[in-house]
Amino acid sequence: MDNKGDTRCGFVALIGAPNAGKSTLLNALVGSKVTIVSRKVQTTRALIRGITVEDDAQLIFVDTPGIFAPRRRLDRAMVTTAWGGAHDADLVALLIDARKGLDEEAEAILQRLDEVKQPKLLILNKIDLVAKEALLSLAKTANDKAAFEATFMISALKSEGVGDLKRWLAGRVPAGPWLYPADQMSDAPLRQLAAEITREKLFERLHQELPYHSTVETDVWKELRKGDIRIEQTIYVERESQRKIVLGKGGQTIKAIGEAARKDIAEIADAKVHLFLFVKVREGWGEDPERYRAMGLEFPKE
Ligand SMILES: Nc1nc2c(ncn2[C@@H]2O[C@H](COP(=O)(O)OP(=O)(O)OP(=O)(O)O)[C@@H](O)[C@H]2O)c(=O)[nH]1
Ligand SMILES: [Mg+2]
Repeated sequence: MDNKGDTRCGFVALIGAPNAGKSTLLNALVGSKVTIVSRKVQTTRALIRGITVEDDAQLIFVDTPGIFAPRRRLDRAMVTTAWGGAHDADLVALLIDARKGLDEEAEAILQRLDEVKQPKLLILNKIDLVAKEALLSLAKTANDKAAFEATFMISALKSEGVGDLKRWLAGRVPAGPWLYPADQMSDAPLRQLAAEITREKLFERLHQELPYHSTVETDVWKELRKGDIRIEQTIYVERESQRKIVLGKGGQTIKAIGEAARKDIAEIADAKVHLFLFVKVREGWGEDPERYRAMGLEFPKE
């Protein structure tokens, strides 16, 4: 490891409203898919770390669930987890979707940001969709409402401004030894990322509320001779009617989900993957502590 001498290392939490682009940014920062992304809100459910090295600094980014007004138990667990991620980091980056600007959700987060004592930075994301003048006025308004050390304007999707952000953070995180090997990009086991990838495909292919009523777990991860990997996963839904939709006519939907997931997992695992998906009805899995443990979430008492 080439981290002798004056190294730096720090945790940077990415927080923001659902859909602001936190996970897209994490993947862009790390240069690899370590967390899942979708057009739908509330995709990320737990804290996901992505690790990268810039100059002498190791930057450990923490992707968090979007912060919104929670209703269900799962929502509460996600939002509590997001704020917890912020409180445990060395630096906190607030992402705002520049096209949405300071809507109700962004305002609510800004109001609570005072409680976070760590140095904060503002990231206006999705600048590819917004005129420059609007960006400048948004930056000013947001800076009037909270104390940010710096403001960045980026497009996580197009990787614009991401290099500048990384270089600034490399100079800003505390001095200290690196916590991970230089080439490590994630601290999550592949079997967990594999479950997340399948969940991403559910988010892509299922409509309306259904993705929010489902969760995915990897039950079996077995390396076969020749280096192939056999993976068995369970998709939990809450009702038989939902199971039918996930399966689709003649099993079409589950087949498409499995095919898309298998491709992505094979790329990440760098091996041939045999993926077997099972869909199970587990009424009230959203109230089952075991499912929260599998997701890496604390089970909220109420
Ligand atoms: N045009 C544009 N779209 C973006 C940009 N960054 C992210 N997106 C899109 O915004 C959507 C949400 O992105 P995510 O990265 O999943 O957002 P998130 O903040 O992690 O969302 P949650 O996990 O639900 O909190 C996806 O469709 C992304 O492709 C950007 O810079 N420009
Ligand atoms: Mg996300």
